[in-house]
Amino acid sequence: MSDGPDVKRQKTSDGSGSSSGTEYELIYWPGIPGRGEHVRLCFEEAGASYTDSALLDGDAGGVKAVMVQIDASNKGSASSPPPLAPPVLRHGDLTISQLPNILLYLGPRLGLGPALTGGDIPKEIYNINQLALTALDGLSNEPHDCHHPVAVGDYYEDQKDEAKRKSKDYVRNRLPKFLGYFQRVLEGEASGNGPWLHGGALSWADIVLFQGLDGVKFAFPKATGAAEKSGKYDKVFALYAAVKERPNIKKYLESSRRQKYSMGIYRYYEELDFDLEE
Ligand SMILES: N[C@@H](CCC(=O)N[C@@H](CS)C(=O)NCC(=O)O)C(=O)O
Repeated sequence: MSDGPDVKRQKTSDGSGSSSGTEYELIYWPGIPGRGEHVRLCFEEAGASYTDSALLDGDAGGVKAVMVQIDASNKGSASSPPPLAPPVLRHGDLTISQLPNILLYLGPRLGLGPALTGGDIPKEIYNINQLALTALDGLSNEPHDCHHPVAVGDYYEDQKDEAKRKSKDYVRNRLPKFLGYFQRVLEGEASGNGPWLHGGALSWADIVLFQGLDGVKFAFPKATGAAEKSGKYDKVFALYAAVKERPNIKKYLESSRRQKYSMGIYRYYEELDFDLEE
């Protein structure tokens, strides 16, 4: 798959980006990988030049950069409505939010999906988007709800009983369903000859599946360990390993720019770390 026209292959090693007007700008909370991480991994894989507000000081960085975007007084611009929540991507005069929407915009432009060559949008874009959305449902949104099943604004400690019930169901029913689904996708003809999800080429859906599974491995080590050992999802874990070994991604994962899991989407609570079976 070829690079889109606005990919710049000189990556800034400190994450500060270059001064070009078409530089990608990610605005996301500092201190957690969160939903911003999928976007970072796409940039890193492509070697694109980008800024990451989580790593910037002053008004352009930290919590402040996010607050400006989501402030109740922000009504957007002449061309872009305001975002409700991060991640937010700025690119030229475009400002967009909603992670899957950001990935859909970036994928073809970063060479992580079929290139947009004018005319119709290539059909594979919708196939790849389907896979990315499914991975986000099962390996990002549902894991988040495991520790916050009742009220997003309440403390985990105030919904612990429900969190246990939710996590047990997630680990025993939902996680195997999603892993099984991706195994089927990888066994299917449309995936190509491996190890990628669609069309025999790395796409943003593979990166989303990697990051989702990485987070779930952190939050539920018992169940994911047993799932890997079972051999039932060997192609899913092979894809995970293949993304992790991509040279740019490997370098990024080893760098200090890769933030640690803590109190974001993926949290480790011993009492929620159920095994696949009793
Ligand atoms: N569906 C949105 C969810 C965005 C979201 O929940 N963002 C979190 C951070 S990962 C947030 O700050 N939410 C604040 C809120 O929902 O009030 C997406 O995929 O981007």
